[in-house]
Amino acid sequence: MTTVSLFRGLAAGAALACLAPTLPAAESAASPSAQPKKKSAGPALKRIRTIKLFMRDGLRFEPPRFEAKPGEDLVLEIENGDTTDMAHNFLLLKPGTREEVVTQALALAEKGTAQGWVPNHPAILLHTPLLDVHGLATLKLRVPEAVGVYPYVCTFPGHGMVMYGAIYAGVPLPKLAEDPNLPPNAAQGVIAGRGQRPFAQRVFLPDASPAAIAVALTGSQNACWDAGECRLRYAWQGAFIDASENWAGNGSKLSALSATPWWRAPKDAFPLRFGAADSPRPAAKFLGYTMNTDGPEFRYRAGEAEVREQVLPRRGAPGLTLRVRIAEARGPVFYHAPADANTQWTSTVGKWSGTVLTLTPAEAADFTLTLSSALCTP
Ligand SMILES: [Cu+2]
Repeated sequence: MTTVSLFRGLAAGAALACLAPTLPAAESAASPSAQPKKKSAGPALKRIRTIKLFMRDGLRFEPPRFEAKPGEDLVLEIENGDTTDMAHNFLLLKPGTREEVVTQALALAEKGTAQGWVPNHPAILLHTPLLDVHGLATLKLRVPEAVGVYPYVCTFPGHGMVMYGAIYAGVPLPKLAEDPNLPPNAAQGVIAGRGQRPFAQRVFLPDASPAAIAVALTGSQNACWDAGECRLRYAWQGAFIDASENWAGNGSKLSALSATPWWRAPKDAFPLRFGAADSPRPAAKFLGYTMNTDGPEFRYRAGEAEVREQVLPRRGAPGLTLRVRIAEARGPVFYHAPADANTQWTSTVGKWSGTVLTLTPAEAADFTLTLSSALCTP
């Protein structure tokens, strides 16, 4: 194991990142990772808490959150412990700025690599460079005096929408499962196994937004679910992706598909409509995903509805299935499922009219679409 040790606290540019010459004694008995500082030269024994943070498989920070006192001095030891060869960074931000900073990081595009995907943004209090697997960074942090929930996030393209956590500075922790400042996988604790289906991987995929998620289902099917557009983009069968260039470099290269997709969604065709089949396309916002036993479940907001969409293998028959759950739809829901010559859609409930499926709110609460094609095998 090679370890790169970086001491970046003072270089991070923010006053908050620096330890003042005289440190207040920090009470730290609450944390198991609390470590007394070695003997100090001063008359009083100074104690600085060390918080160990890991980047884990499945785009997670561990721990996903911790408490700190406003003004407290901390040492953050951040290690990339991801076994899937993914690079990550760590940015600590001012409250409420995560999405803005993530968006700006994505907008760096070709310049992102050189900057370690860290944009120039005044909300960034502290950050590490991009850490390769086993990479380690140690940061000094003086927790801001302003009480608040300070998000931390990895801004590697696509990661920022699911890979984040928070420091609770003077704010009590809510229940883990109900924490609005954490991604859903924080409470679930599922780790995507390397090479073991099913799993999902954030990579740059062809013909998708930079926030694409490559999904490997149990069996031989693979799919591209686009978190930027909140919809399934295409499916292919066989080996997963060749991301060797992606892993070897800094992740800015496109990954190659192992086979030609047997199905592709039309461009700019968001499938869901509410109220009427031809109503305007609802605004979609990705909320995160969790890995379940059979496949990933994506969560997003479409207009006023919250949608959960699970991509699943189709057992014993060619194709794949989408289990869609739309909570509390206020009126009829329409799913546009444009087929091509080789593709067929079926649904467990609802009424088809051509390629449009009409669902009552009750039916929309839980329905399963099957997508099959003459171009794939069971
Ligand atoms: Cu990351």
